[in-house]
Amino acid sequence: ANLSHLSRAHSHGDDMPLCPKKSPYVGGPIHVSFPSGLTLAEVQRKNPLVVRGGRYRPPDCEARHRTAIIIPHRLREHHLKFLLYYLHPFLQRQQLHYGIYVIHQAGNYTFNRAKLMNVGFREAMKEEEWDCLFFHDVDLIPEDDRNTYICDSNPKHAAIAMDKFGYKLPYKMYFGGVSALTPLHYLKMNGFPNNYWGWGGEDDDIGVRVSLAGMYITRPSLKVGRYKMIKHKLDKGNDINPKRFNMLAKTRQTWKMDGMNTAEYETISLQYLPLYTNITVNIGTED
Ligand code: UDH
Repeated sequence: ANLSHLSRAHSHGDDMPLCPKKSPYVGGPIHVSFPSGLTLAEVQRKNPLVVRGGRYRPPDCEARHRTAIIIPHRLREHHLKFLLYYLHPFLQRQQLHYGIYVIHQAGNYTFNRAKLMNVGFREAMKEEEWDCLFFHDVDLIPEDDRNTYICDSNPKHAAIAMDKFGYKLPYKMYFGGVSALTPLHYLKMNGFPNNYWGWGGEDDDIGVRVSLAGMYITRPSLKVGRYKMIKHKLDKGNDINPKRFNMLAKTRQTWKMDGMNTAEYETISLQYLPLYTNITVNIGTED
């Protein structure tokens, strides 16, 4: 692999001051709209300090936090473009050292969001010592600058107030959309399940794993944890998983046997694109 994106890291001398605890560039609510003619080239032009693979470090101070964004993906390029358009400047305003990883499921077999997250975790941690991972749906745009993309002492559910749920938490244990875990949190709960194929259930399984591993869910305030979802229909190849309730009832028995410790996949390609690292994987099929 070409590691030229890393060389810039080494050019950061020890003489740089630590970034302030509170970034001076962070504002408040963000007005989110979806400009029709937007292109990736335009997003690239607007983010000149982002380097190959979608990595960034603040130019004038040493970041306090290293955050990897992990995005499960298939056939949502139009959503990805808008997410990158908003996320890059948002993360830069927070003065983070960050990288964006898109984990693309190859083929057209049923989608598996949670397994793609396991792939993202392993692949991202191979490259840099990220201290926080944001597991991020491609269609959710944060609407407030104060929603800081750093980890807490416990797993954090960030997408607490989505427009599609009336900017409220739909139910107490909800853990979907956007969540943030440290590598330690992730390994403690054995990552995410690999066996939820199709839509639904995996996010609740993940929420249950948090408590089975002896942790709890933290959240930003309803005012800050706001997200706009880009409207869409259920995708082809992501039918509702009819087994999800039966599987959820067994998480207590299964979480140690299925997760990060059993995630098998084959990396098809690893590309350091200008705005993100794309990892295309074959994650197999249901057994
Ligand atoms: N995803 C893809 N491609 C797919 C399926 C899912 O990229 O084909 C990813 C994407 O990051 C997405 C995430 O998985 O944000 C979650 O999938 P989803 O958007 O289908 O789930 P969500 O619950 O949306 O956000 C459901 C909307 C379906 C409306 C149907 C009304 N009953």
